Amino acid sequence: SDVTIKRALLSVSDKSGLADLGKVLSARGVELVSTGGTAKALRDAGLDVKDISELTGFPEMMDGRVKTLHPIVHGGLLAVRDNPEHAASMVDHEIGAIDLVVVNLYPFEATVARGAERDEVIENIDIGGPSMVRSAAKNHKFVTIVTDAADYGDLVEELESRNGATSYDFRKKMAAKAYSATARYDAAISRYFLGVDQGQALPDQFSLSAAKLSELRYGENPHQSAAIYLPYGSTEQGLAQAEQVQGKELSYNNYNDADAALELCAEFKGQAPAVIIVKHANPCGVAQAPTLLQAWNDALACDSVSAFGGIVAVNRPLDGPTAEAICEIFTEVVVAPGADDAARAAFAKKKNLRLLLIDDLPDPRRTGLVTKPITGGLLVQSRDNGAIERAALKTVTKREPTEQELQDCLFAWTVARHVKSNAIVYAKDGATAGIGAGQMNRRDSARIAAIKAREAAEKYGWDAVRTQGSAVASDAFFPFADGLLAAVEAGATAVIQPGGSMRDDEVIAAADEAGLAMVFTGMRHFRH
Ligand code: 93A
Repeated sequence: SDVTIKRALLSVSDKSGLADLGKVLSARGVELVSTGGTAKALRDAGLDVKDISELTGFPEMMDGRVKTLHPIVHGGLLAVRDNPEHAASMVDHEIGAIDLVVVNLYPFEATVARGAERDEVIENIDIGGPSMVRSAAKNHKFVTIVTDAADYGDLVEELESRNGATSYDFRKKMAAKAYSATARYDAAISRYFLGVDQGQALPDQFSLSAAKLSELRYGENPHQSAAIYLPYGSTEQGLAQAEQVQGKELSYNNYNDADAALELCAEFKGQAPAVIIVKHANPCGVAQAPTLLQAWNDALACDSVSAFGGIVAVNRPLDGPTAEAICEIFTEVVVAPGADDAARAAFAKKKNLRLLLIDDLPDPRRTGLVTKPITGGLLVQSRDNGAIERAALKTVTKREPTEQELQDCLFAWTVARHVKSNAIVYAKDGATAGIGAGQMNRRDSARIAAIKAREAAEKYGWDAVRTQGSAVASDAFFPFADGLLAAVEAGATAVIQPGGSMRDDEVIAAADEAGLAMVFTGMRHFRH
């Protein structure tokens, strides 16, 4: 409910807008109480102000370190006004209620930024200010807290529209702002002590939101420093908590690639055996088969050149024969929800191979936020956890996909969402036949994927290239027919894509002409 402002405590380092605010308050009959410099500025503007020392009965002392840190001040801020015991304490100790606090803090960051000496920086750690801010904000049911000169206008508007009072909503909103201001302030002090602002290599920059698990040897490149952190309060299970059974220390790129492999692998949670091989954060072979060994062989066949030095994830505990097969090529990391004794024994012969065991695959549909730093800021978005049901697919061509084509479409679609855009994925019989990733146009991705499929056929001596009779998935719509025609050329007979292009008609006509079946998902999966 509304609380009328009768007494205000003003203590500000940034004195801009102060005199005008003081005048408005004074004109409304609000009693003004202030600390030294603030009181002087208000008096200079011709206003009547009470010194804080008069209120507390104590002088401002110790170079101002102790000005407002007094029960008269904090009692006046924290008392629960409708609590009879609190009210009695106020009477007993002659504590008067303070209804409004206008405080902004010693300019700590600006002092650091101008390269001040340590002693001066320390003196600019405000203690009394944040204390009042926090007391007032805690008691926002009764007290209004304003910590930013930019909010004086809103305060004045509030007082004018409510006859000298503030609403609960306003006080709560300002209290929220106040706590984020003191949190940022403390974070800046912490960073200063940790030496972050001195540009040292990887200090606990994130120590306020996450605990450092370990320093990594280096980042994406040897001249970059890196570490892995665990966000406080995170209950999410995943790669960060994986048990490393053997092998060299994980590198930054190992984590990054293993995470990409694990995320895609999670799509096959609880399904038939699946194997994912990742290189440079893109899958280069994915397959599902009745046995894990067969899935491994099928995944490897997609692009065995890229699979060299790859990162492998599997959706079920590893068995001996699969582990033996994986060990036949150079593999950097294997992630699995368990491994039997035979598998462990096979890997043990490859000292460097990192074997990571996780309790369970993560839920691919979980919610959450993903962040990406940009120059001077941070992009934040919700996870791409969207999924389409089979029933939601819309056939747009004259021909309906066969059951086999539909299954291949869905498999290709699942993989494509984990491939960097522009992504084109050919799949046949539960295995990727060609993957085109990260190109700046979709047609090139389609062509690259087809080239890989042809090379696989040559290498393995297959009669037919596996894109013949395959399904092709595109992570976003085909803007022109050319990308689709590249898929036709590669022998694809079914297409899955979001649809929604201005030229859908053109693309559908090209598909019809080639006798293809095409389904629209209505959902796009860019990934950059
Ligand atoms: O040195 S302090 O931490 N000790 C205090 O008791 C105290 N009370 C208010 N700094 C304190 N302040 C800060 O003084 C306020 O946060 C504000 O930034 C500044 C205003 O001082 P003045 O009115 O003398 O210019």
